Amino acid sequence: MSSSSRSSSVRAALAIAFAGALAAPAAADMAMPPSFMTVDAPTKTVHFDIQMASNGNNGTLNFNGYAHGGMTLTVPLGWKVKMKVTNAGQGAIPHSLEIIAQAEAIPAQGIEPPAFDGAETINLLNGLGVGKSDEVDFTASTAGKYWIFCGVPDHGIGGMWDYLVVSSSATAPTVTYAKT
Ligand SMILES: [Cu+2]
Repeated sequence: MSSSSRSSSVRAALAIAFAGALAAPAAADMAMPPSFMTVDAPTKTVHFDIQMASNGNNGTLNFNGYAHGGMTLTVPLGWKVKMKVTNAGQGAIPHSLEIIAQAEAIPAQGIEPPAFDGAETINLLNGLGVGKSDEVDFTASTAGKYWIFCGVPDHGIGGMWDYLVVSSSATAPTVTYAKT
């Protein structure tokens, strides 16, 4: 590509971005809802499709590709959370999911009980095998910041954790990502 055609395509991209900013100013500080989240506002229910080991990020120890707190699911206080949790199997090893209160350090493995009734997959320590799924349903009944973490020994310490925020001020669920 010549430098003149490159600079004209840069100008075109900037023009499109600028037009978008003018058309929807409110969108600038709102993340696009991800395809893995479905919101049912009338019943105050949010569904998340969580794929464990969905790609090679963090040596496959990730949820939807995110690890080390890179993804934050925020849910309004009192909403119902329904997660379909699947081991996408990129690392060909078992994984699990548990919601626990944030503490000083990530536990070495899953702990009982979870922060909310039902907020863990079956076989917390042994995990779900490749291709297996479980439903994790709970009510986000206490505001705070929680870890979404894998209870298979050493996976959490290895970075297989993200955040769940139960917010008394949020009016709708959102998903945000850490800046890298
Ligand atoms: Cu794991």
